[in-house]
Amino acid sequence: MDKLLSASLMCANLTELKKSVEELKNAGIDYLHLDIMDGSFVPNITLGFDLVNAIKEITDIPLDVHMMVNDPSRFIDRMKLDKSDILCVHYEADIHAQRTLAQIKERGIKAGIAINPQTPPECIRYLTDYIDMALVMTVSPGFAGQKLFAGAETKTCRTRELLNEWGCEKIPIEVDGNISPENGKKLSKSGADIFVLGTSSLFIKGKDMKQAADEFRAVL
Ligand code: S6P
Ligand code: MG
Repeated sequence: MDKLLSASLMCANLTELKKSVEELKNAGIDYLHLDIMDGSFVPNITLGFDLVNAIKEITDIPLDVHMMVNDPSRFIDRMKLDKSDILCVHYEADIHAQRTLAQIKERGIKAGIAINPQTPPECIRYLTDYIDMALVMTVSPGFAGQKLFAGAETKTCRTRELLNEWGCEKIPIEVDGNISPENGKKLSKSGADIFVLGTSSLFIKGKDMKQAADEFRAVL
């Protein structure tokens, strides 16, 4: 499977977002990762639906929307996404995750399921018919700038192993949280396909984003 890069926009300079999106396009970034938080499922509030829609209007880079909100089905229709985009909800935030994922797919959007560090990957078993991606959180969600959790490599390996065992070789694994070049290299070997790049690799003061993206790709 191709190795793809997803740039976490909450880590960009929010006063110059349009310029950053243009730079990310020039850097060949595959997805724009948008973190939506509700201050309840996670103890923070970041980007919102209006911003998702505004970004969608100014770029053709596919969006990778990561909803860290309770009962995400309430908000699916608030975003103008299409078949190139991924909308990802958390297993822990939705007791009816299957129905929510089916709803996302009915709307013609790619669906993703995200799991927190302590959530066993086996929980995805009966959702595989409804997902286009599995997001293995490599930090507890809520904030940028955290440290990779101790089980990240083992868990990524195990998730890949299980997906393959279930005949889902084509479902990519995304990893999110402290994806530095060093951690990206290890997680790539463990079976990760999509890498969310934030403060650990792409948004570094004084560093050109294209150079940072090229350096990251080189270690995969
Ligand atoms: C955090 C969020 C992430 C962060 C990303 C930041 O809960 O889901 O997408 O934006 O992890 O990257 P870094 O390199 O600062 O951890
Ligand atoms: Mg995220």
